[in-house]
Amino acid sequence: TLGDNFSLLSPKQQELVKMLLDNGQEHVFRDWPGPGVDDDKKKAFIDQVTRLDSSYPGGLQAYIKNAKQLLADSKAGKNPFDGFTPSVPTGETLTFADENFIKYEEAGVQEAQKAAFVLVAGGLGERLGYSGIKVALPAETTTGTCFLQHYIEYILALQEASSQGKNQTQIPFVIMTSDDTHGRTLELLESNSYFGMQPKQVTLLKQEKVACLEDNDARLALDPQNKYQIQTKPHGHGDVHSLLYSSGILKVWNDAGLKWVLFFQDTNGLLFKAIPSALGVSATKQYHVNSLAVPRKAKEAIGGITKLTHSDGRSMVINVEYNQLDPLLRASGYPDGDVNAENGYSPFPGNINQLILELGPYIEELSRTGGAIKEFVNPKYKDARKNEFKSSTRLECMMQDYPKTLPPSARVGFTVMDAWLAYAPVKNNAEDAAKVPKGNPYHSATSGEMSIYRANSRILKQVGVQVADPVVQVLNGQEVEVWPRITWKPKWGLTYSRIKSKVRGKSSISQRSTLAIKGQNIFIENLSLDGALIIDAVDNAEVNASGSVQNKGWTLETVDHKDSKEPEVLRIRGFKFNKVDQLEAKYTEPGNFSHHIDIETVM
Ligand code: UGB
Repeated sequence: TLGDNFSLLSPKQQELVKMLLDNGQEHVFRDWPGPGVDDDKKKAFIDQVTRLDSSYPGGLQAYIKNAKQLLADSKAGKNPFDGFTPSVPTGETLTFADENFIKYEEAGVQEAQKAAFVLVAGGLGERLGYSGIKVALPAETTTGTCFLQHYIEYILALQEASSQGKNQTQIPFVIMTSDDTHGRTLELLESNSYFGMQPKQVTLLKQEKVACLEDNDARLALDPQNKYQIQTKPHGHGDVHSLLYSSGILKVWNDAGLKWVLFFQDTNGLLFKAIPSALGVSATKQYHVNSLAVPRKAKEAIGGITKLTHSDGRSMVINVEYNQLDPLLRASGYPDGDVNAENGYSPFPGNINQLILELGPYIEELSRTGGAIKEFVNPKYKDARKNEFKSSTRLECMMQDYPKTLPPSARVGFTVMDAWLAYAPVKNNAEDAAKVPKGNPYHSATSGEMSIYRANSRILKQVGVQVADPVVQVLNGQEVEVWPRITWKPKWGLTYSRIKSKVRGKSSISQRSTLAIKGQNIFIENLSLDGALIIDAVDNAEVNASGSVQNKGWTLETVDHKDSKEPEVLRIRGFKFNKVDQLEAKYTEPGNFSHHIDIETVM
């Protein structure tokens, strides 16, 4: 027991230990030998407790108290939606390239100079089972650009566009990491010169794990291998709010005149196509909270945006997580639960966890809550009476639950976008993706990459390029549309209007083609492409890509996800490119290169 060990502690540490004893945690000291034995390990234990205490709003005492309450509710089978009736909310629905969309995009680009971006990247992605960090995965393998580079280049393109070259404000970028991802994220940034961002623009905030609980009395769970260590597990992406608050960075942003904080997740290669217009919606409608959503297939593993109306009159528009939506609907007058409506989609828009918060009201709210987000607990019980757990549990929280504590006066809205334009996450491994019901999105590395080509092809079609139809192919057991492999740098195609201004005349791209646009001022004019064309140009070189390009191109070859001879990044997507032949046009000097790329290679 603690005994004489107590007197060796500093007054602060003694206070912490007393708090634990007063809160039913005497068991953690039960087997402690007297001073002189295991002193280093005891010190490490006290250090861990100190960390757990300081990284939770209200400290460990609050954590234990919240845990007792949530565990009691869970044992009693209390429904978190008790008293609430769900209904379909109304929000802003945008259609790509229509007048409204273009108007919002322009407004959003203007606002971007007052924005800060926050990427939550502390998760390991258990569902994907990739051995590296997810932000290091290539978003697509035509250029091999990883998610982190892709995101940074979009933010830099917004920065440049919103300040129109003058007095460039640097858009701040925060990445939330965890012990699982921190070191590798920092290394990725440092070994790539921050992908062109100024290092001081980027702030990494590491989330701490939270203590595990062994029973309904919220007794802290000790590691079975080491009695001087409390077991810990991730607390969820909701930590981002308390971390931003306690870091003091929100105040710095406020003082610098910023107005918007945009939150996003680790693997959505399409997201930034929706950012300018969604930010425009926030600014125009003066939303304190704007969540991005896409039409959702019933039972798809993304949360549903739902209006919840309480019997006492309160109501809120909030994400209901995918595992809760079906039971909630069944319990409230929708006997079939979460099912598709006549149009083939669930009536509840799908939350893609891209949130745009207005900074002023956000700081005000966090000053009140300390950044604490409504939590939940999900113990797996061993017995029917719910007295014992199969393994230790912990409290969790989600960033999209932020609006739950807001007053009714808060302006909470959402914006629905086309899924083909805005959402293609990489979350599921090949085997699980192959089991996804037909017609529902796979959310795999295969679909993630193919969705990028589909979106780019559809956008070019929209601005008048004749893009060939896709072929349907089965890759890693998933039936996907394979469109021409078209990619561009964010600075080339930041918005619809920009893309439109760079496409002239009559151009065409065949299905088997690859087109990589790697510069800012590249114009596609009367180009006929059947093969592979890579155009790389420095920013101040203006290139007119026109004429006819025909070569053997890059062929798509299937890769078996179990083939250990292939690299993991290829196995998880089920295909690779064989670069048989290509035309590479490279412009390293400034100038105006308006001649035809009229080079033909013989087939
Ligand atoms: N993340 C952290 O940074 N820290 C953590 O402790 C955990 C995660 P998942 P999830 O848009 O598709 C969310 O695991 O939680 C980061 C929404 O809750 O990919 O199952 C992690 O690195 C859901 O409503 O997703 O589901 C990643 O960037 C739905 O919208 C992010 O948090 C769904 O995403 C999300 O973690 C979706």
